[in-house]
Amino acid sequence: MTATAPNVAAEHWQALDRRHHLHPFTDAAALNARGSRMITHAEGVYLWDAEGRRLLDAMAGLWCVNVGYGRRELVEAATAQLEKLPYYNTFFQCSHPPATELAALLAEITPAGMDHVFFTNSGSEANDTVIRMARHYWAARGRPDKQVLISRRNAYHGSTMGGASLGGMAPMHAQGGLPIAGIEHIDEPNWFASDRRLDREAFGVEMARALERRIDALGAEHVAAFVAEPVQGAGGVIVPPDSYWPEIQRICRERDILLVVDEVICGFGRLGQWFGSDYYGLEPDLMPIAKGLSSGYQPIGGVVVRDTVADVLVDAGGEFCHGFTYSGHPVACAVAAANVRLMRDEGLIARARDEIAPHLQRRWRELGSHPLAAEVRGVGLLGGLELDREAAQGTHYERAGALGTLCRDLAVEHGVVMRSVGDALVVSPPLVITCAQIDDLVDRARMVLDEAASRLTGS
Ligand code: PXG
Repeated sequence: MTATAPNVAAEHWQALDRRHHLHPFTDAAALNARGSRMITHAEGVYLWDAEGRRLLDAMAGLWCVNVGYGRRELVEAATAQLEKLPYYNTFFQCSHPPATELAALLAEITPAGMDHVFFTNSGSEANDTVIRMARHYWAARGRPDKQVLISRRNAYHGSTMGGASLGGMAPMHAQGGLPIAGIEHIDEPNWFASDRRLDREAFGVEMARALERRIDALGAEHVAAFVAEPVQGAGGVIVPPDSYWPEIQRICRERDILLVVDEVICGFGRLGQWFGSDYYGLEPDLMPIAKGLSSGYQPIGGVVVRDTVADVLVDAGGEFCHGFTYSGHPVACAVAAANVRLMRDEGLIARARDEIAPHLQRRWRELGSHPLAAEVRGVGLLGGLELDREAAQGTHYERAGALGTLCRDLAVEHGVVMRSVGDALVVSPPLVITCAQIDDLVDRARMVLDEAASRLTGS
């Protein structure tokens, strides 16, 4: 291949990146041997890399660019706010219009009775805030022994010490001495990964009852909260059986445990409703949010707080000794508010629910008939495809995760970015994707599976 101008640029960036940049969740030696894919610009649902290749971004960045790339409204909101007030804090009896306006706007779209928000810069910080806020809430109610938070194996709640502890990812716990004290994990409602002796719905009830049993073993007087994603995202798009959430809600209510619904991925339209809690009919006490809050245009997160909880914090909590320099950052808040208004005014949520999600679910599920597919799943604008590891037995790809990695890499060669989680392929496209673009996405995914299948027979 002749060294065209874009490739020279790619190599230049890769060399600098290799020399100076340590990446998150990355085996640095493996990356350095290969070189980073440099993404240079984006528009709509497409990315371009430094080699000039166009990629359909079926992951919306990292599950976050819900309104798609290149939205002028968000650029203008950032620019205007940078000119007016680029920074001020929200400590020490101060606020500023962007933080206050965003808090009020969120109260309009969050579930009824959840009219307060605490701002953070990320989903991880939101979950760290949950740990401290839930414990502080119970202490303020005169019950300082209610300290334990229960979450689930194979959950993802972030990468800070608290977030990673709440998460249930064994490789993360193995690094850095996690989990921190007072966090307990129960099994996830992952029917496919179970022994499948129970049918899906009976399994859902059984997994919810695992929470009940754990609370009773610990004593409800020691348990502060249960924390879970409506649908596990980074865990592989694990959609719980329909029986699961109603049972969880009942158990938390009956035992006086705060229900924390982590909306970092499912919030802001991902399931075709504003929040995953709306989709499943949940009444959370706390909701960590991030990602789609600003569609990734600015780093911002928060914890949405039920009024009954906020009332206790306000009336009996005294000073909550917690916060970040950039809690409620004015530029991030201005962009998030513009993003929420844009979703509302363009009817993106209703469009996702009525048109895009049904089309994605119909087309994505067609992949379930491919010989390499073991289970196909999804809801809203989330799709997962469990690859059949049996098909890789006796080949170079029999190691756990190898088939997923192969398909993920082939996807890029076929012009589409998907994520692999173990041996599952997952997608989470921008809400603005069209039906024709979904068709293109599924056609490319099928080509990837065909090519992977021929690699298996050839190896
Ligand atoms: N909760 C959930 C449910 C998440 O998915 C976080 C909290 C943490 O958010 P921050 O903003 O601190 O990253 C997340 C983040 C992946 C991947 O590879 C997923 C996330 C982050 C990075 C990578 O799927 N989710």
